[in-house]
Amino acid sequence: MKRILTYGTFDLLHFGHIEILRRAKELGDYLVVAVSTDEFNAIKNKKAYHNYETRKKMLESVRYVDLVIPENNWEQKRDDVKDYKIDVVVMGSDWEGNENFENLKDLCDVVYLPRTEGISTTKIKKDLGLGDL
Ligand code: C2G
Repeated sequence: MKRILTYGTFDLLHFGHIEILRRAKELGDYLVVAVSTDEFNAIKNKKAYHNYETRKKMLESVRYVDLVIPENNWEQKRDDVKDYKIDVVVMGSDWEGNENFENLKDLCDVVYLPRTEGISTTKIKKDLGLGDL
């Protein structure tokens, strides 16, 4: 049973999110998604349209996702990998080389997958004239 872990805000769930979840699941058998809490989003300077509970429920309805846990801070990743017996941490390529993930390489594999071009939560908001909602 190969166990995969990924992190994100996953606001206004879109095709780019689905594509990273699909490809992450393809690397193993069980996918854990750590979704940023509203408090952690504030630390990341991100304001999500949907609150944590909604973003969690939406992710739980995605066929590739087996478990959704909260991402409360930057520091929890090593414990997450140990607690959930993770074999591979997967992130989109915008995170490539980031210390938060490079630091996990003594515990598990870390894989960066190409971002899905042409879609992002920011672009959706902009295109819909939602400004900084
Ligand atoms: N993503 C993607 N293609 C897109 C948009 C997003 O592959 N067009 C990926 C990102 O690279 C990330 C995941 O989808 O791996 C979630 O993206 P966000 O919700 O924007 O998450 P982020 O703010 O990058 O949070 O501790 C890590 C952070 O919580 C990651």
